[in-house]
Amino acid sequence: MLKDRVLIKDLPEHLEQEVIMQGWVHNRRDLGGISFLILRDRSGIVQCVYENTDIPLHESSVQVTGKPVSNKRAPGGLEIHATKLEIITEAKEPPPVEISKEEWHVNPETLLEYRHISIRGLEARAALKVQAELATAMRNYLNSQDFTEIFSPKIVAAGAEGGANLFEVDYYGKRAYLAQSPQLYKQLMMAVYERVYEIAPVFRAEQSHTSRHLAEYLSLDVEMGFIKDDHDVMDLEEALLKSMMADVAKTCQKELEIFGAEVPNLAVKFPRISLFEARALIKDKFDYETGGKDLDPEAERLLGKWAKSEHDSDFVFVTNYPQAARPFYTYPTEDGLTLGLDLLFRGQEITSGGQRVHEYDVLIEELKKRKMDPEAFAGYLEIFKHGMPPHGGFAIGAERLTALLLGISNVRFARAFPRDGSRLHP
Ligand code: AMO
Repeated sequence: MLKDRVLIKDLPEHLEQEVIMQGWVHNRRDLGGISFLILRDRSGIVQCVYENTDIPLHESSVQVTGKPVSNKRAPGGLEIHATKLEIITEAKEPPPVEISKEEWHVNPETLLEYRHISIRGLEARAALKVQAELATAMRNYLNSQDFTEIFSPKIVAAGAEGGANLFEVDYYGKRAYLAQSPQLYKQLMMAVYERVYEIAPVFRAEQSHTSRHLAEYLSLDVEMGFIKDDHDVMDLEEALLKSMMADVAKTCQKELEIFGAEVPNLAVKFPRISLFEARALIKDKFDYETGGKDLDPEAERLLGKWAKSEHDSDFVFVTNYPQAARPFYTYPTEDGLTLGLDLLFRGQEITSGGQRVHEYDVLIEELKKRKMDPEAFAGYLEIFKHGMPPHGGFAIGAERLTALLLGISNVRFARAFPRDGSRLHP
């Protein structure tokens, strides 16, 4: 590593002094005798001005020697009067997508097709940086609350969530599946550590091709034991998200700026409203009627609008979903409802969770109600014979969280290499 290499973000400390930088040719322009090289390193970009110099192809990696000088008209308020250009690795051909172009000018399908290259663009890398920081912030907060990180298997014998969206795997001649969720394992590990979390990909063979569904996504999972009720779960998630947002506001200022994104108001309490009340409110305030077991996307949007205008909150918990809308492990209440909940962020679901069933007999009942075979869950059911305390938790879809925070309209751009019904490359 070059000892005296200066990063672009540190240039203001070296005004008028000769510096050496390394990075990539993000962009180049030749104005007859004067050439402009936009250099990109891990910390940012800077304009370098050369006289009579050929700048190599876009994405070549190079070393620049020169002096940073103030220039109000240059992006970032300074530019490099460059004297030397050394090629580290020359690009063999121009990139298949113009990654320095403002990314929204390139067809999104093209960006995804060449994601292995377009991911070097400033927006793409900012989005994934924010996601990485969200994950770090989650670890920091939960570790501070005495949670333990777990790593559960992703090849499993049965689906945790039910439904038809399982990927089958040939497992030494037997049928296995890719995990839809670490649900059963995080409950099981709750009985080891009381408080656990996992940050890992999960797999859903979704048939719907929408801007919010992926076949593989990053699930931020949490489970906590010895709770009083579903409000303990909501208290935890609210505190966690506020801490994550506050951290990202500090560590990702530049990235948030790229998207013109604002961190949500963290001073207000997230409103909590039952699904039943939410439906009535949406009908009453917006004259919109939602059928079905769940809120449809338009109802979610309207409820988000209500939370923002009435409570100045970007988040709203929707509680007490009916049993028919929730998986067997959700704690049932007498009225055909459950202690299952969702969290909406800016009008879109980012979380499901709630209190779980912790009694063996109730669990058998719940499986039967859903015409599921208790035999298929025998291993899982056994732990409920061994003193499971009341517990609950939730899972946040990391791509949805990131996309909604940054105003990205398609979750595919909040994942490095998205997988969906029609994409397995790159
Ligand atoms: P659920 O299936 O609702 O709950 O998933 C939880 C959250 O994961 C995200 N999500 C997705 N993101 C992208 N693409 C998908 N195909 C996709 N499916 C889900 C959403 C959703 O809110 N075991 C429960 C969680 C729990 O109860 O703890 C579960 O997996 O943001």
